[in-house]
Amino acid sequence: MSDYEKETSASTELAPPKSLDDMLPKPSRRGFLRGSGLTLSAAVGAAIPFASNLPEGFIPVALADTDMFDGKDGLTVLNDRPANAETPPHLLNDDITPTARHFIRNNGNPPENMSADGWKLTVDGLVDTPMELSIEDLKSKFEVVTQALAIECGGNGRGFFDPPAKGNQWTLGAVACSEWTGVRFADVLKAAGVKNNVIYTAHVGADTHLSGTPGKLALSRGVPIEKAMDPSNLIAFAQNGNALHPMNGAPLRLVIPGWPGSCSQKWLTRVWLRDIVHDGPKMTGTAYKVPNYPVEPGEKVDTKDFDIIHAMPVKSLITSPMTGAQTGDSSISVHGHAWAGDDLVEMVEVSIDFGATWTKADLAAPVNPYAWQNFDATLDLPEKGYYEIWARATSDKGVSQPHAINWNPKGYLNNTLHRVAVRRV
Ligand SMILES: Nc1nc2c(c(=O)[nH]1)N[C@H]1C(S)=C(S)[C@@H](COP(=O)(O)O)O[C@H]1N2
Ligand SMILES: [Mo]
Repeated sequence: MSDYEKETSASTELAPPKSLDDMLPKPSRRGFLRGSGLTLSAAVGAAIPFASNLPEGFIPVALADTDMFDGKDGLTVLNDRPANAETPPHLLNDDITPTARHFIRNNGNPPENMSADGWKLTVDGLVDTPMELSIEDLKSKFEVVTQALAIECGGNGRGFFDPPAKGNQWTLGAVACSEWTGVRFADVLKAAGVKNNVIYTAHVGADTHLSGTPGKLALSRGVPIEKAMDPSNLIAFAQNGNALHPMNGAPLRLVIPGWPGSCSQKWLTRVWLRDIVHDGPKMTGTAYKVPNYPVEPGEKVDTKDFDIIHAMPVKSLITSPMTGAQTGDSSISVHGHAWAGDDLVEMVEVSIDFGATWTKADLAAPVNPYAWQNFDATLDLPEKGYYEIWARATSDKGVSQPHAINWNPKGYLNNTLHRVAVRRV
């Protein structure tokens, strides 16, 4: 057993749902549905001729956990238990991602209680002064700041892996750049007094493991203390000027931009400072890790040869035009965003001729560190026909996006160039 498991008596095994009933949404979460067939019809939007045969406690599959996606707009649902949904690129066209279009990535069951009243954040472990802070305490004791911060899931792009990698088949849209309001993670850590022997943080949230086993966590990750101390990291209680969306971690979450989204613990209840690399669920084995040497697609890699992912790689996304667009014009305007983990994007180039020639896009500086950078370009479409717009970002370290996937067994860090199909008619 790892130290983590000893401390929490939690196991990291992922148990499959026990029965069909177990896979259906829990009636308690949608109490209004318990009741007459008429209420069910209203919810389904149609008469239910066999309503009287529906076993007690069963909910029509058509309604499966749709409440999780309330307040979200146009997301592609990959899974509803746990809830996972990504945003089609053309719906990410805004420079600041509206909450309705911020993707959802859950590893377990969201907490039942997401009320800000009475929410407590514990900061403990190797600190001088362990603290228990309410959201009001955070607001009154620390400077409140607002920043646009990009979050990308480590598995974004996994759906393009060949041979495939297990896990959510994200395509392009497990990325967003909302405006987050909160206090600096570093300020809170400094107030607690980080002891000299601390090397890693450990983050705990109030969501529960899919198995429903009490005390068992779905995900608990951490970062090296040097990364934790970056002044851009926030303990956030607001997203785009409002309370956090329930599926984006209400009422309190970490935002650790530049690194895999999994470092940004949602429903945050505890930050624990440790003198070993944190070994919570999804920190061990091969989770959020890549081989530390180049591998062939499909190659088997020994678990000991995997390293924990740190910064995310340089990447760009074309958000306008949307793929499949048609135009009667002889030129087309291109808009998108680019980001580069802990680095800056120095250049974005676009191509209309399958990469034979490249044109430099106008690239804006980030509105603040770790916001994605917007780019614009205009490309000529010399005659009628099919074209592809390609985009390629280069970081200030001189690293560019590759054409081919840097394949790895778990399907992480796909930053190949984005291609959008357009037709001049
Ligand atoms: N408590 C908790 N925090 C979590 C997760 C989770 O399952 N539970 N998923 C992580 C992962 S893998 C990602 S990519 C981001 C996604 O944030 P979002 O759902 O707000 O887009 O949340 C991270 N924080
Ligand atoms: Mo993720």
